[in-house]
Amino acid sequence: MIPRIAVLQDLSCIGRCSLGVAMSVLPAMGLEVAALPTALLSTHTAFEGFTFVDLSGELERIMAHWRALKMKFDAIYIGYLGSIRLIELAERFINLFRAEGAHVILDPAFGDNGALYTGFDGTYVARLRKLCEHADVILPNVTEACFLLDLPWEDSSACAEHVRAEAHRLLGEWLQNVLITSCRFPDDRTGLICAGADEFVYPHDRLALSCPGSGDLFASVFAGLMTLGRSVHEAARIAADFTRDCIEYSMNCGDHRWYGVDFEPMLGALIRRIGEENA
Ligand code: PXL
Repeated sequence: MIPRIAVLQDLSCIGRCSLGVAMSVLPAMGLEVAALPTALLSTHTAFEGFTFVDLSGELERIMAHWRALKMKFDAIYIGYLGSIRLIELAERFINLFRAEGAHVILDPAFGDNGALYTGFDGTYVARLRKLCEHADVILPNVTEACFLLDLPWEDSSACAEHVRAEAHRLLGEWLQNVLITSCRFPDDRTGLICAGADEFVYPHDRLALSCPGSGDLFASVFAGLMTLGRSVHEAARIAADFTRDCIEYSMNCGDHRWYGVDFEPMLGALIRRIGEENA
């Protein structure tokens, strides 16, 4: 049986993020995707003049239909939502559609580099913190982890260490792991810190390019691997290596400030790696 994963996040037509990335990566990894767009944007929000339509009304109708069909999902991956109402609906979605034993993977997706994305405020963060309690693993970058934990952000390894020491405060009955991305390490390295049931760090060299959407690429690959039964540690390692390789590839491909990571030519390598490790 092909595992079925529900993905709730925005569809941004330009900028290689969110649902656009998930719908390319997850089927390539052998998963069936039930895509639920939470909002429709002309581009992601770092572009000037983007359009935004909140689809929460339609989401309610879709959920009512799926409920009538008695749908359950083998995994649920939630990314960028965009409004408090959408956070509430995502919470309801988990309660209605989580199959027994299904992973719920949440990427809070509300900020980076010490700041919130356009359109978000403290109320949004506080509500999202409550949604985190319903996931079994969350994937904040270090900025989002600071906001969730009420810690000051700084682009330093000391800040990442502070977040690591405090991250257990987010854990609970459901939430087993806080996997923090974009952490600084000493000697100009960057990478992952996982706090919770699976404690580990995974540093790698720091690349000169920082692309929007790289967190979404990491999250999609990670969610796919978790759904396929990999451990948090294995899934994190493979997703981090793949994202790093795609960013390195993108460095030779022109202006990437807002257009996301050039991951498409790298999908074959990802599938081969997953296949080799299964062999
Ligand atoms: O990559 C995160 C993301 C997702 N969706 C939208 C965004 C962003 C980051 O800016 O604007 C709409």
